[in-house]
Amino acid sequence: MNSAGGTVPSDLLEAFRSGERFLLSSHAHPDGDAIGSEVALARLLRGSGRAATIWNADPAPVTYSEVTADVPIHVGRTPPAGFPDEFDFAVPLECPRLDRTDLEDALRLLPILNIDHHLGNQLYGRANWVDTEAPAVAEMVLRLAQALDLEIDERTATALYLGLSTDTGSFRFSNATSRAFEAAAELVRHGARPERVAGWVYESQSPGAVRLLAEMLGTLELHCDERVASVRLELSMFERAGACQTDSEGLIDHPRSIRDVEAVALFRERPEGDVKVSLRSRGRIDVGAIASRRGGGGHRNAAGCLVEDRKDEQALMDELATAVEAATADDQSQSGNETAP
Ligand SMILES: [Mn+2]
Repeated sequence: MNSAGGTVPSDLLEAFRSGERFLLSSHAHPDGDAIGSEVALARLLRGSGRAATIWNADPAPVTYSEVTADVPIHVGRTPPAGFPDEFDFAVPLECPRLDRTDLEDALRLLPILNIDHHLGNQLYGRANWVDTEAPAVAEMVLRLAQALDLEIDERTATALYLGLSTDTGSFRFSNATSRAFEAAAELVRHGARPERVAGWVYESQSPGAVRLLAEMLGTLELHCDERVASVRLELSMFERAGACQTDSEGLIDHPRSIRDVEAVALFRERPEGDVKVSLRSRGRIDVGAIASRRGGGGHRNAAGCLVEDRKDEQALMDELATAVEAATADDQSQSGNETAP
């Protein structure tokens, strides 16, 4: 259940107070909020004399290597040493369903503390803290640290700032709320370094990632009066560009920057043989709802799901166009009775 104002539930606090050995995880293909939140929580727990190990199915983006250098991450399907006997709790961060970790069969062996901000979280934990008003899970980890009175040092604050900054699109998305700015100020007070985070996010691209951008932009299509954009990434493009799958992170922001574009779909072919769709939107267009109807998840303005084939891709594009048209019609019918602020 949602907690008013981001209050940490007492059963979760009790679990963190009583536990000594924590296994942290996050979703497959981890992003800045996943990595920043995991590394920060591990540092916070270790700083208070507890043991913390991070286990992810997929490697972290290399652009965040300064953050992950602090707390090495165990990557892959093989469990870390001592699993499961030497752990008290598993803590999936940022996962609306446990299978988003790609490690669900193993993690289920431990009591689970579920910390997330996604709509539609399935409350699969022994304790569940789901706050859909939180701008990032990193902001929730900050609240947890404060509730547990844990020491937040400069590197922990910077890891949390990474999560907050990336999940809000560097404070440009609609989740850049007063809570987001308050958390940012608090993190900077604790020594977070926004200029270093900006360097990782904007000035740490691999040559492959920039070449992959060129490949992707060649596929750009505009639909629905140039209000919906779609782009594709095929395995052959990754090969030509010399790029790895994680190099695709953030590329969707480029079609999103086109004037009048209100929704973007990025279709990414994966080595597993399926096609992942990332969706982005502006304002009231709810791509989270579209993704969750297809078994995916996310937020109103950023979401993802899988598609079956080209026919299914077309159906999804039609849904996007319908959503954009409905939002526009809504705006027009309201503009008559709106008064200036
Ligand atoms: Mn997040």
